[in-house]
Amino acid sequence: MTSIFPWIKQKTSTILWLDLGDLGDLVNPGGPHEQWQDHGLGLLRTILHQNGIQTDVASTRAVTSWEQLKPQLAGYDTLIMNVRSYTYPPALKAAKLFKEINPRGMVLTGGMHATVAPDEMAAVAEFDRICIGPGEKVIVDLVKNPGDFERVFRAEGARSMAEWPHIDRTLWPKPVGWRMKRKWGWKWPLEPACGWGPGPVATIITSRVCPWQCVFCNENSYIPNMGRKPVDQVIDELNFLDRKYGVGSVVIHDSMFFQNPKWLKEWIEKYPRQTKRWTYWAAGRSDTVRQWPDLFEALVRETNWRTISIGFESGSDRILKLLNKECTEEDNYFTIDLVNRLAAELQARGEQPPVFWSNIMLGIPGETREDAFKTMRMLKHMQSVMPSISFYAPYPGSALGYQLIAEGKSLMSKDNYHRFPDDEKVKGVDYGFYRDMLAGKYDAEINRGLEGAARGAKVYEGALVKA
Ligand code: B12
Ligand code: SF4
Repeated sequence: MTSIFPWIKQKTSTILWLDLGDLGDLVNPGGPHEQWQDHGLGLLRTILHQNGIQTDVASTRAVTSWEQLKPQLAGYDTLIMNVRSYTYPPALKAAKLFKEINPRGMVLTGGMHATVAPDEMAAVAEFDRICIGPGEKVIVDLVKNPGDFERVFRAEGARSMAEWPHIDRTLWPKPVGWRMKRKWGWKWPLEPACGWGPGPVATIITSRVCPWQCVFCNENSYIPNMGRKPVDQVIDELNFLDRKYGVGSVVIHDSMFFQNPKWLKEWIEKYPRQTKRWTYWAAGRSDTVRQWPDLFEALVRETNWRTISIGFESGSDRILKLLNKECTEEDNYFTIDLVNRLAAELQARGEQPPVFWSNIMLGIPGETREDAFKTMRMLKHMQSVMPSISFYAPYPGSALGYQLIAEGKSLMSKDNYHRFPDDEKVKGVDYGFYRDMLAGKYDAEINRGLEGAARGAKVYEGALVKA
């Protein structure tokens, strides 16, 4: 019999994995990006199930209030969560609620926030185990025998992603309600389209490590080196998903797809021949595009790389240096010109042109108005672009984040790590100026020095993203 409360599901285990995100994101989401599924949850639950440990799943995104979540937490011995800095507030709240309902229950945590801010989590009694680092090698033992582990412990990951099993995507949480599924075109367990390519979308990860050291990110200080997933495995997984569910397009969620030329050459060789050559979204950097333009062009032309995410971040050398981005204004313009040219050529041949997903940061401490205008000019130079603009956010884990937190300048706290687009994140930054600029108040200054079509381009209105 179906429950009159659809959010209350049948229990199949005493272990619950709680997927984290804003309340309601799988019920009535503000946009498509809130609906992406969590590969950490998918991978670790797959490993648990393959080792005979059944778990149930609930999601803070699949309810619209904490009251609704409460009955879903009842009666479990163990709660597991993948905690990122931007999901720390719901993780904290869920841990407290779980303990209230199940005082003898265990809360097991890991994930990026546990890795970069373990002390903050250790100060909260409700977190019983806090894993620093990758969990694939420890998750089974941890869930079986949590008592064998220190409260805060370090784990080592696989040497290569080749060791990771394919995720069983049916272990991901489901979107709630037919209206929501129809509106977004969900074909669970694949994901809905978000404007980057047709649905159903298959998200995959081929590499975990980015070797650069941008001060607002520097993932390689906390994500250990790990071999890339072999091309053959990536292709097998995509073909399997296509046979089973029908793939419309692909999103390669790697922080840095455009690295490791040997791997990329094999991708160019095999992806077009051994798959349906779906269009895909993937990320690169402008300095390496300039270093390997032929490789980049071949990827666009032959493998159908159609949404090209570049972390441009800024159009000003001064700021790029401050961010230790190791890319210059010249690198950025080289990449923009190359994509503009490729797009025009492909369009003229009647083929789908590539488009930029352009990551831009504003409100970087030390940024002047002229720096920001240069960034806006750079954005306007892109002929086909989906701008992804955010106010710089000082996340723990990054060098600049730690520095600003230590100096007491961060406005992000455990209650509001997860910020909304126009939230203020750093003391002393003139957010009013940025809001005015995005509303067009400084267009005359920005347009100065721009020619032709670029002058009129209005690419940044409403482009602020959650960060
Ligand atoms: C894909 C991705 C996204 C996607 C999809 C997110 C999603 N739903 O999963 C999108 C594009 C939407 C996204 C958005 C954002 N992201 Co993001 N994203 C990533 C990325 C590149 C990969 C994540 C991933 O799937 N990794 C692979 C899985 C397997 O790893 P994992 O989840 O960490 O799990 C492993 C371990 O952490 C551990 N583990 C996890 N859980 C548990 C539990 C237990 C019990 C144990 C023992 C272990 C364990 O074991 C797992 C296997 O090794 C990472 C960087 C990276 N390379 O990981 C950034 C990253 C997670 N994102 C980050 C940020 C900041 C954001 C944004 C705020 C960026 C922005 N400015 O907009 C937004 C926020 C979105 C939102 N509001 O919801 C930061 C988080 C920093 C932090 N301190 O937490 C990262 C680390 C990137 C960075 N360096 O800035 N992101
Ligand atoms: S911002 Fe991009 S290039 Fe820089 S360290 Fe992070 S993932 Fe690498």
